[in-house]
Amino acid sequence: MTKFEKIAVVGLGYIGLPTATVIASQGVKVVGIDVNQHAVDTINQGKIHIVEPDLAGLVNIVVQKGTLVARTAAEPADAYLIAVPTPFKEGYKPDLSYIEAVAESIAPHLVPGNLIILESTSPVGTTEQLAGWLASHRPDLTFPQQTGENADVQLAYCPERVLPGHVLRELVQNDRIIGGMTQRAAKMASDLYDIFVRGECVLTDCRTAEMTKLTENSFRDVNIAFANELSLICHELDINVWELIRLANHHPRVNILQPGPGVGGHCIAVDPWFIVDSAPETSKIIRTARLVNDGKPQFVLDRIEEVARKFTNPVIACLGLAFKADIDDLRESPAIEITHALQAKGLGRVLAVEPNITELPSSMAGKVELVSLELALEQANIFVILVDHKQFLHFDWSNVNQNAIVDTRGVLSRHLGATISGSSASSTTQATRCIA
Ligand code: SAJ
Repeated sequence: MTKFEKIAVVGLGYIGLPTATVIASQGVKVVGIDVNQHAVDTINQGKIHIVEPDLAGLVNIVVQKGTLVARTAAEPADAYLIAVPTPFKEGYKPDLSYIEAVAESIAPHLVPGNLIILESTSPVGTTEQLAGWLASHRPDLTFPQQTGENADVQLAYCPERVLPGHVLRELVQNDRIIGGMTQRAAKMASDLYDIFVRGECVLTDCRTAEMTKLTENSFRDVNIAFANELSLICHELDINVWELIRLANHHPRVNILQPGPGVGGHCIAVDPWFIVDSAPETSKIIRTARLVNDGKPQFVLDRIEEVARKFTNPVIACLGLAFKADIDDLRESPAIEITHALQAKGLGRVLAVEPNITELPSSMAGKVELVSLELALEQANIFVILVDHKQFLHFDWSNVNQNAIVDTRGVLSRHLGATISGSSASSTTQATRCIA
């Protein structure tokens, strides 16, 4: 039986809403708090304002049962779980203003015995900073930086680590890293996650937990940068990078990731900068990886321009706008960046095929045409594969002019890899011609 009768989840976005819902599904009373009136109203109707498989059904159930309610103002609770955005501002400096605003909104409701957990991806030291803001609002209460284990209010940092598209499963199954400002805080937070986490809860201090999250995403960014740099080198040396990686990965201790048009999403392209900002002189590889990945869209644009020059009336179909395969999330998508830039260059008509959306983002409306794959195949003479959506992976590209395809995701090579499976060198040469 949990000691938490009521939990407040502050920030009802891609992480907060699924977390609030999963806790509520365990029969614990949850109040979700968000400044966005539309999000609050939608949730209270048992619906959702974001896209995540299976989430809508579960929200509907917990709202009907009355275990989840959404509010625009903070209210008293036993524990507060904070999942608000931490973007960066100019100069790649972390913007902690959303966390500061949460401190101000929950401070009046705090009572001795409360637990506050920060889940937002944050630079090292943010949990302590949050405790400082709370203490300044509530001089009548004690906080861990003042009285340690005996503090009235305890704080912990526990990063979310779920993969968009698999959030409900990963929320329950993933291991959690729980960093307490004190040991008592870590233990209290671990009790809270016991409500719904089936993975292991590993306890540490809050600074290490903050750095763990940044390290995980930087690890991925650096490894993607390695693959992206290989793709540039292979272009110079006329080698098919996907075949190269497939071969190198036969080594038992080599596992190279996939090159692409750049790194998108809300996390991997942002989090490494938090490390660079905290240790600018030392974070050499992490900074360089960011620059390599951010440079990839321009490389792709140059390849498209080379192909377009061969056509008198280029009609360019951009295949995929999402930041990765089989999702509808366009946030920080390199495919969007490339499609925008292509249109702005005025090389020719630009079509977009994105099977996971029904309308283009407003910035593209009237400039780019959203069409089906079939229509694009009829009307375009240049095809730029920007996302490896299943619709493009399963399509037979062999009847399309191979010299008019810019394949940034290795879709053609994956096809060939499956069909030649370790034989025919001539097929391999064919793949070399049509990659970015
Ligand atoms: N990408 C490549 N090549 C690859 C793998 C990915 O170019 O081999 C690109 C994708 O196309 C995409 C970007 O990287 O544009 C990021 O995609 P992703 O699937 O690697 O990661 P996200 O941003 O969806 O989620 C990551 C996850 N972190 C790690 O895998 C270490 C997730 O577990 C985190 O919870 C999430 O960031 C987050 O919220 O921080």
